[in-house]
Parts: sequence; C-alpha cells; structure tokens
Amino acid sequence: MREVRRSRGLLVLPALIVAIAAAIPAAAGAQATATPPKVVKPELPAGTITKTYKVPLSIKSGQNLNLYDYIKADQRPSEEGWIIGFKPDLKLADGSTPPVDQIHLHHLVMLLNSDIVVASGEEKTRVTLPNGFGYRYKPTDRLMLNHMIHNLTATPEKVIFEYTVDFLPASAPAAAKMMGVRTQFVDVEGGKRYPVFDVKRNAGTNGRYTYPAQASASLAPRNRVPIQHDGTLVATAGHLHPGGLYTDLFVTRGDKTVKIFRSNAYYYGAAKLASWNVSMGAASPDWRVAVKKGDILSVQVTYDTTKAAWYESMGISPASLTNSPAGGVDPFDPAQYAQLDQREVLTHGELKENRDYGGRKTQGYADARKLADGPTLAQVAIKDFVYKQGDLTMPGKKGLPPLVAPGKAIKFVNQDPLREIFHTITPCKGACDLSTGISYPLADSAQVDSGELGFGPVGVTAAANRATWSTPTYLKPGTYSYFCRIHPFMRGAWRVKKPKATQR
Ligand SMILES: [Cu+2]
Repeated sequence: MREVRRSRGLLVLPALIVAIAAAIPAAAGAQATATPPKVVKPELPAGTITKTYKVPLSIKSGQNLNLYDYIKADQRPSEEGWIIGFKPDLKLADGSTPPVDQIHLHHLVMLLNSDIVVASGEEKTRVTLPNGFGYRYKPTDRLMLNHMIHNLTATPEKVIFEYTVDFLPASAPAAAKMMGVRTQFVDVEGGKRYPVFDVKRNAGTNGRYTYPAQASASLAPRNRVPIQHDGTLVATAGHLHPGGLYTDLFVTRGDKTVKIFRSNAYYYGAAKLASWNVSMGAASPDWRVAVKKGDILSVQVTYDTTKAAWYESMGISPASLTNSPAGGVDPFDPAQYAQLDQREVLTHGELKENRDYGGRKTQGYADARKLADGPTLAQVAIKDFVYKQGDLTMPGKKGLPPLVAPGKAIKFVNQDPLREIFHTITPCKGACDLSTGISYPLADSAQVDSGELGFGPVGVTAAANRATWSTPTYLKPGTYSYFCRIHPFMRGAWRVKKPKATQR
C-alpha cells in the first residue's frame, strides 16, 4: 500500500462565501425514525454486464489510514464502455463480511483519471445512474482507489475490497444512446483530502447541529462547487456518519438558493442514531435538475447532538452531472420547482454486518468508579493497545486509575508505531464497562479529547501530528473514564483527587 499525492486541483474550490444558512428550514423533515422508503432495483439497459472485482488489501493492526492504490488491469473491466452502477463491499480472505465494529470501511472513493466517480462509506450506498446515463470508461484510463479502512482490532488483517459494477460495453446497441456524466463532489469540507469535522454534544439548537451553517462563517467558502457547463443533475445521495440526520443539497444562482434534495438517514434497530446501521435516501430515478454554467452546488449536514459527541463526521452529497443538457426542472422557476420529484429511494436494506450494537454486560472491563486509587502519576504510556496505568482490562495495581491533583495534568504518550497506530483518550458516556459494538462506547461532551495521537501527512490523515496529550487542569475531582475511539475495546480511567482539607 502506498500513499500517492493527488493533484491539488481536484478538490480545491474557489473561496467565495455563499449565504445559504437562511435557506435551511428549521428542523423540517428529519425522519430518523420514519419508515424507510422503498428499496428500488435499478433499471439497466439491455446488454449490461454485472461483475464483481476484487482488490486485496493488507490492513495493519489498528490501522486508520487514508490511502491510495491503483486498480490493476485484472481488477477492473477490460473493455471500453459505460459504468452505470457501482456497489462496494468489504470481505475477509475467507469470503465472510467483517462486523463493522471490527473492520470498518470508513470511506471509499473511486477515481477515474482525476475525477471522482463514486464515493461510499460504511452505509455502502449503491450508486446506480438512471437508465441512459453512465461514466465513460476506457481500460487505459487511470483507475484509483482512495480508501480508509479502519481496523478497530489489534490484529493485522488481509481484506478484500469487492466492488460490483454494472457495465455496458461500448459494443452493445444501447451504448449508442448513452449520455456521459461526471460526479460533482459536493462536500461540507470540500478542498480537504480528509474532509471531517467534530460535532460537540449539545451543540446547535434544540439538539440539532447544522454544519457549516452553525459553525464559523469562515468555513462556508470551502463548501462550494461551481458548475462548469450547462447540464442536468440526474442522481445524488448523501453520506454522513453516526448521529447524522440528513444532508441537504442546494443550488445557488446569483442571489437565489434553493434546496434540490434532502437525503435522510434511515437507521435500523434499537440503537437508532448512534450506529452505522443505516441506509441513506437517494434521489429517485426520475429526479432531474437543469443547471447552468456558473451555478453553485453546496451541501449542509445536520447531526443530532442529544445522544453523544461525534468525531470526524462527514457531510457529502455527490451529484451526477450530464456532459450536456438533458432536460430537467429549472429549480429557479417556481412552477417547475414545484414539480421536482424530491422523493427518496433506498439502494439497499439493513446490512447484517451492522447489527452488533455492543453495550452488553461483560467481565472484560472494571467499573472505574468502584476501583481503589492508583499511584499519583504525571505520565501514562500507551503501548501495544494498552494504557499502561488505569487500563480497565488490566488486573491488579496496573488497572487502578492514576491520580492527579486538582490543577495538575497527566500526560498520555503514544508509544506504539506513531505513523501506523493512532490512539485517543476520549471521555466515555457512562462507566465505559460494557461490550464494544457500533453503538458502544459513545463519546461524551467533546469538551475533552486528545485527538488521534500519531503522525501522518498534514490534511490527508486523521493524525493530530503529536504523540502526547495532557488532561485539562480545570477538571473537578472525580473519576474520568475514557476509551480509544480508534480501538474502542481500549478503555481506561484517571482520577482527579479531592483537594486536602485546608487547615484553619
Ligand atoms: Cu487506540
């Protein structure tokens, strides 16, 4: 696996401010608990070949790296034609699908030459273009995979990235009528190669936080994709992370902005918001929006902030734009806009690998609040996926929470390979003593967090580019349990001592 520098032009967007905050309807239509829309099977042109390709990848223990790989000739279609549909999957070497709480497809982006074709994440949204549209493909094109596969375990793994392509060969009669599209990558953090932001608990209003509208106005310029030629948007679906409610895709022309699609997150199972067990609403196959050169696309994402803090969150709404106009609704003509079909469809139902929520009683972890005091320490090392003092899995004295006096700090030091294994100290919601799954443990306030201790290319990886973190000195006396949000089986605690009674 190697890291390749991508050309700067790809995701860097011009810096202009777009004022779309006013266009957000307050709390309208967030249907995290609503009945999911129908799963729609795509209609494919005659002669379409559906084939699965395999790209083997080696994943280091605990890895959470953003990497690039070329897709080799035997891992991709061998003839000229049209890519119509794309379905991502991740398998272990034995063909089984790893549970999301152990190995996690953080994100996956396929690049054809320097264009993003499709992007996906753990929700594994299937991309299928409406009948008659496709991505033009030649076997000589450069095809690359940008992937971030997060190994939540301490064991190295061989995995296989599997992708299924609906492909129409150029020789098929239906190919003569195909119209080419290119993906407009509309991302709240557009311009960043690791496009994430943190959502603090209780941020925003009424338990909801819309980004970037409710963040600093200086963040808005990134979120801006200028349309380069007249055309028609024919497909879109949102991408967000646990805690996310919906993405909204907007188009701006002059001083007018209208919403052209809301992609809701439909969570399955008991854990609802706090999980990866989710399908995203995609635009229905007859969604068509006519856009003009100079129009601006942008996206907003809304998260729930009542349940937990959400780190390294995303908000993306890639949209497929035809290479020349293909009809559609003019979103700035009110009568036409009223006709825009904004109904959602799902591309798949619940996935079984997303079902282990965790949060069950287990013998594995001590309840830190009930433990005796450990030694007073200025420093705690992290090595071999263990916090060397106060790790809740450690028996005996090593498992007791280290003490610190009020106003003093404990410094945590990552001593694992700093370019490969990143650890965090993330305060836990609750005692942090239950089993690990996609909904447990959860982060508490986001007031206190170490960031990912480790090093990587700036802006490309999740690394904080430091090896150490010190606990804040303002903490009140008490026991602070925490976990590593990269390896959530890692749990620990520290304790701020009560101040000594002052002598009279
Ligand atoms: Cu860790």
